[in-house]
Amino acid sequence: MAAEKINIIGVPMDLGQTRRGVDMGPSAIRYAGVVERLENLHFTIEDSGDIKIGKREKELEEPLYNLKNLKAVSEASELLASKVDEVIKTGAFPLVLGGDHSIAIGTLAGLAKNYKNLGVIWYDAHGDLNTADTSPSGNIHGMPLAASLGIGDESLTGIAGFSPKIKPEHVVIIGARSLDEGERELIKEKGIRVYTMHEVDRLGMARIMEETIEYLKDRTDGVHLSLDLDGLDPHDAPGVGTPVIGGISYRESHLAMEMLAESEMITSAEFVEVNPILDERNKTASVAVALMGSLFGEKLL
Ligand code: B3U
Ligand code: MN
Ligand code: MN
Repeated sequence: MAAEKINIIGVPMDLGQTRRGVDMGPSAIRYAGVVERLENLHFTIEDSGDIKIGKREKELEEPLYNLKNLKAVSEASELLASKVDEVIKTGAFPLVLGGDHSIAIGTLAGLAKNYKNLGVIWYDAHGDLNTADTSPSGNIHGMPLAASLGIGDESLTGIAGFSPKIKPEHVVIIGARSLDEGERELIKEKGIRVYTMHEVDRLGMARIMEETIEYLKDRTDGVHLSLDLDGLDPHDAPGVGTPVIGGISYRESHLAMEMLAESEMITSAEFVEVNPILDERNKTASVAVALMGSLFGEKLL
């Protein structure tokens, strides 16, 4: 890791989806010992506290648009984008704790102000490539990757005043196993690189990470890891709002993080969708912290 300082930004966002409790994700991750874990690796940690989140909209019987809590999500995204931008300018590594995955819209907006060719590793059971037109739920946490590519409603794509934030050829999705029809079409149309669980089973995580690192190495000037805990199998990460069976294992995930650490390529990261209310004794937050340990260079020997 190039940076010696890590700045932690909590985003207690639960408005990108409808289950309660994911707003407590940042607390759960802090409680699981993130600061101590990274200090042990000799990083200087600054905790910026939490971004302010607005209020949930009343459920309309007939919603006017298929974008729940749009105003509050886009306002929080602007705040987060400014914060991430500010942290990068201090030379620290931004480590964002969610919150639901809609927060990636703000994270990527802040990052993209600083990187012309930002690479993104999207570790997730889902594609998060929906728009209001394709989303089966109206939940914005299913849309952040599309919004960052400049696809969807202007109030999401235009955060920080520019669009797009990233290019399709700089994105790698790993762990996908629940894709909606519109997402599949977009993946094909844009030629986005996706390693579904089929490839995880067939190639193994070591080869996937080798290929991912090789693919992003020369074409990007920074790489963001956006890790949705539901990318992992629910057996290993039960505390998530939309678990999907047949996911990436704890061990494969550690290997992925260790290989990213070795590559020295990751310049920012976010860990999202930890929901302590749905969890078993803070297991999912603890898994998130353990994976952060590997990402920041912890070794077994
Ligand atoms: N693709 C579905 C479900 C979903 C997306 N992200 C999560 N769930 N966590 C949707 O609602 O867009
Ligand atoms: Mn996600
Ligand atoms: Mn997901």
